[in-house]
Amino acid sequence: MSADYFAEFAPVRYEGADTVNDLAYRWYDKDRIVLGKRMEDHLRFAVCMWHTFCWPGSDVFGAGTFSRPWHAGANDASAARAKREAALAFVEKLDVPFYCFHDVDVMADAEGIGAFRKSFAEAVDHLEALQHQHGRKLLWGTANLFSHPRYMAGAATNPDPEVWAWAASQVRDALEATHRLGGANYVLWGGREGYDTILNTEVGTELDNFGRFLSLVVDHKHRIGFTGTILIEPKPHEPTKHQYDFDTQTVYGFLKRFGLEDEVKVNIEANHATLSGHTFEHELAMARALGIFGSIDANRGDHQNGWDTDQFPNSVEELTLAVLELIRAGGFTTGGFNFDAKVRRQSIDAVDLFHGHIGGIDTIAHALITAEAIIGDGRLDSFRAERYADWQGALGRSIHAPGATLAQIADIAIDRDLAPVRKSGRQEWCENQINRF
Ligand code: XLS
Ligand code: CA
Ligand code: CA
Repeated sequence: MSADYFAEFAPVRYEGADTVNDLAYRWYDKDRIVLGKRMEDHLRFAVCMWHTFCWPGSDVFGAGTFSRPWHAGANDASAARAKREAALAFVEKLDVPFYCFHDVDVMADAEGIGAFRKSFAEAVDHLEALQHQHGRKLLWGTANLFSHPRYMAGAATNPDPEVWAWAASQVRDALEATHRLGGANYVLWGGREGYDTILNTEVGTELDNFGRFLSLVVDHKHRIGFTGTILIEPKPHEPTKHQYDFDTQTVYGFLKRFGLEDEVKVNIEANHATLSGHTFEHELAMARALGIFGSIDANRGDHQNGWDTDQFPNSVEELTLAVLELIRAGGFTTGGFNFDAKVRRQSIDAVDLFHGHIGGIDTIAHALITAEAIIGDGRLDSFRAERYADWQGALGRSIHAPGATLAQIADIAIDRDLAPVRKSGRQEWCENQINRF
């Protein structure tokens, strides 16, 4: 098995907007200072293992199309090793700082809990060496609690507590591995935490068990001294019809119920936001408003179909709105932009992986530069601030004064015979401010 799948590719470098080199960055200039910070530190890009190195290019109608060398036979120890080596080499060639994985992405297949743990432990030892060799870091780790048939009815929401306990074993190991590898975050995407029919489902029991799981994960994080962030990744449906972590506001309610709102943040995926009927920037703005913004899975859906296509982002305009929200949220602390995106099934060559990532990285870098210009211009932000300025005035302050009652405020309206003057929301003007840049 070839040890260096990407041997023919030179490291990808910034060459500026006028370059004709397809394998160079036009916008991502990692050392460029934008809004007082290096671009690399703003954007904290990560490559994901699952789409880029594990998925063979299969779909529901057909087999894999990619012919990566590590997919030639069984996913045994040597195939898994080759896959890990290719992944870290690729991340270094792209010259982005981070990668992300599920336990099963990085290890050889293993049935039985003992064999599973041993196989994962071997992978983690190797990853530690590879991170050092390639100078790359882990943005987040996670456990895959949805692919194995045991999880067909969920993991922490499974009717069978034995499945819950199996999931506990996987999450303990994946969390401890993330800690050991210096990971900045640990993600929980509720893969099959939801249901298909209410006829066979006790949602109350499932939510209690789900809350218990999350509470014990947070407890374990503190027991082992992991200082990274625990992230929940909302998604409204797929694979189950009703996923419990529907969107950011739903997740916040769940966290509040279990007293975890200061412990857990959200990992917002663009395509999951649109599947829930929101925009990407809505989910980011909501996470900021609720104080639970954590990290981002960058991708896009398809405007004409309703499933999770996980394409690379390619609209500077859409990403500008997202990056504006990111900046308003104060930027990333432990989070980053993870490319939870895959090349299309007909894009079978190694070079296609470069095209996908370079395009996504440049789109987001360009959006950051655009957002900087919009913020520098200041007119959009001033307009928004002005719209809410009266909340700093006397009436706004009395509404929020401790002890104020509904009746008192109602009496103010009556006594002063208030007749609010309508002011334009200027939506088209706002949209023009984005398009100007
Ligand atoms: C699937 C999710 C998944 C999470 C990690 O839709 O995006 O890939 O990011 O489990
Ligand atoms: Ca994701
Ligand atoms: Ca997705």
